[in-house]
Amino acid sequence: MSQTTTKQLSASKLLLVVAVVAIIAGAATGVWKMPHDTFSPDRITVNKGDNVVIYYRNIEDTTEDHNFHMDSPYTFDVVVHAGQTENFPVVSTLHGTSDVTIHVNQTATITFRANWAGVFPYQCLIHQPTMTGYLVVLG
Ligand SMILES: [Cu+2]
Repeated sequence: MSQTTTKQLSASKLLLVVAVVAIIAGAATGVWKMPHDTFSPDRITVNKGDNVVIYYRNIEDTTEDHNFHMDSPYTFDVVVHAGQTENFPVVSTLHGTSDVTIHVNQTATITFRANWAGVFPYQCLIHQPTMTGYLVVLG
């Protein structure tokens, strides 16, 4: 049986939201809100072999783009939607990429399988060093 837990935190500046869903038994779904030019959450923990889905939303109050990048060996498939949910029209689709950049009010649905155990950074290459997070894959 799977169990879903939802967490929601708020902050005074709500500029970027990353929701992470790990599709596993006992999966957790979270929506975290956070300060400018940082990832929230900045740590994602999954098990090796999990199918990971990351909803990466740009809710900037400016016209600022944000990027999601992972170093080798990880790559991902991504579908970019023209709004803050997956219900908006598809803007672009990429397969086996290591980078995606989204404009304000777009959502990227990022999917990959956690094939390698270890700790792997994910970054917005536009906003270094503050926009760095870590994928923890338990082997
Ligand atoms: Cu950024």
